[in-house]
Amino acid sequence: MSLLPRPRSQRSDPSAEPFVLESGTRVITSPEAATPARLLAEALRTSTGYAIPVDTVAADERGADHLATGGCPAITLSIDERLTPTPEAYRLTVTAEGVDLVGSDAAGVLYATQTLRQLLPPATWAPQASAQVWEAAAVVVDDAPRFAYRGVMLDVARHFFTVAQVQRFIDQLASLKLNHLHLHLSDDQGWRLEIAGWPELTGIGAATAVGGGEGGFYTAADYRAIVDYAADRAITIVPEIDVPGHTNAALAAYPELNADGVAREPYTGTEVGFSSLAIRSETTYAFLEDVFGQLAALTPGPYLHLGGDEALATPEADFRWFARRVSELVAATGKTAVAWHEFGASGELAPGTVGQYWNYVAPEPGHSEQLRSFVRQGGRVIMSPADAAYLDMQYPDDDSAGLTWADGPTSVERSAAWEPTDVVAGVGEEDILGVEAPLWTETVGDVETLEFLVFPRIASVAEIGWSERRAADWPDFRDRLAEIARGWSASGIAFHRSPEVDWLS
Ligand code: TNX
Repeated sequence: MSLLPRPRSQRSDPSAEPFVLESGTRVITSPEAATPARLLAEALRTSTGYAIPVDTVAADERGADHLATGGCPAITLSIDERLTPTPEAYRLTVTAEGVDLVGSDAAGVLYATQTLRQLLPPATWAPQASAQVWEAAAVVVDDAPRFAYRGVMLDVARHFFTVAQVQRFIDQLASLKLNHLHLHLSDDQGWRLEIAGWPELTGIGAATAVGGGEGGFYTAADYRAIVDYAADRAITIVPEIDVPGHTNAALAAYPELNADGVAREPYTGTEVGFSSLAIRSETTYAFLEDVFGQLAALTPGPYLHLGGDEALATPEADFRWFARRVSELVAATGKTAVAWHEFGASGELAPGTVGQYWNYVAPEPGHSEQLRSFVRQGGRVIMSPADAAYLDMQYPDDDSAGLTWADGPTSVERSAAWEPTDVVAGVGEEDILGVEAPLWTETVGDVETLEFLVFPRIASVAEIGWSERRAADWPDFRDRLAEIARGWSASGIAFHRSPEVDWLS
């Protein structure tokens, strides 16, 4: 019985009879768990071809007879707020008489459904029905996450991905109990979100992509569709508008955002560090107030990411001044600002600003200090060490996609072998909000390449973010990875068949 991420506890009696899902199996849910119940039923209908009706029944009206409606074992879902230890906790009980999923909240119930699907045959992940014995071994799983923030970043600026493509990605994240999707919405090569009153951001700024592709952007309604789809799957969208560097697309759209008042040429290359907003111009702040104000209004989640990385074209003193001003501007929207760790160069950030670390597992000089600066200023941090967590690094055995700058190539084993509290001295468990694996897309122009770079290494960040700290056990992780990848095959994910793992299908 292979689960990934590894749960806190998993107890089974090998002599117990398994649960078998049959054509008459029903889903019975309390009203609060209706969304995960609907998603589970939809997935099971698709893969089994059975009707899988959903009955919504308040918990106190539910008699024991529901467990075996018409002699057929049922799947029941409910919320019990007393379930400990944290938000997002669940208990999954599988017996021959039925399956019971209890969450401390709707997210916990959703994670219980993901665990159940890992216990069923891999074909449970398929986009079409097949004939199988839909059996799950009897077990009790008690589970809860280690970190509150378990994320992946998708760079839709270097190459654009459509709403449907992002939604497919969200389903994949949810299957691994990841709960944040950071969308990198602007960079030198493209601006990807419509902002009222600034039509050329998308008119000019969205028309480019790396290598000269056609670009694209999300309307406010598109963005909402992503946010809502994610919310049903317990995923919070963290939108990023990267400033003051990585801004050529905006600087090409509006000449007044440039220090010299001259619009830049659109850019489709892959250099970094050459662009900067005009730091000492009030026009810049009128623009940023509009952008972050609209972004806050569109975003139900608590975070707005303002980038801040690699601002090599911004003088240092200006950069520090800008960091204070823009972090305050974002905080004034009511959201918590998140910034790449360079913003820690300022000691006057809006209190509580979250820092995201991208330097190495063994930090180069200066970077640790910048990260600790966030903690000193009352903020927490997200760990994304580039040499382990970056999903856009090449694999050792394949150079068809990805970069190598972060001590790459990066093996699956290395992606799984790091420990968040061991990276930056003085930044411990309590300071760490969680972990995130970014996918930058300079070399990623289609979904096939995306899935090739993301899978299997996304499983590493899921395990590090969810599972309790334990001495690294690569053989155990590798074997569970091979098991769950059978579900990836069934669902049609083009994962990289790294020679580090003995794949089973
Ligand atoms: C660095 S590390 C970047 C991105 C690039 C990426 C490529 C960081 C915060 N920024 O601009 O796309 O490397 O791996």
